[in-house]
Amino acid sequence: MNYMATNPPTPGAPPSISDDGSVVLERRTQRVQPPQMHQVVLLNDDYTPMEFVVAVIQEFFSKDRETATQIMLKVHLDGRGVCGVFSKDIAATKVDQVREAAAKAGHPLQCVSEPVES
Ligand code: TYC
Repeated sequence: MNYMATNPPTPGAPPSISDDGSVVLERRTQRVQPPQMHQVVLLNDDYTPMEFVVAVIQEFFSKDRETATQIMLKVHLDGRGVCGVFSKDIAATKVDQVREAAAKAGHPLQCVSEPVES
């Protein structure tokens, strides 16, 4: 059986006969939205070594060294930079991983996640 609406909704339209012969009382388009994505943002500080930031970006965001260096320099110059965009749960995990690595190494590196503007 075909469950997909084949026509755009026509509010108030009379019942119609579907392709398979069944009576369609009301057609509705699917209104499911894609999940809200979240970006993981690194924040600048005056103390975390650049090399450590590059290593973190490589390890937790799967960037090559050159890309990781570019992101680190953007954060250094602009105050913040996006390392990646993920579902909410994955973004939260990335933030935890970065914070834990920074704390373990004794660096004040800050990392946050925020909804992507749509
Ligand atoms: N500003 C730091 C320094 O000069 C480097 C740095 C870059 C720190 C990015 C944090 O997210 C950061 N050592």
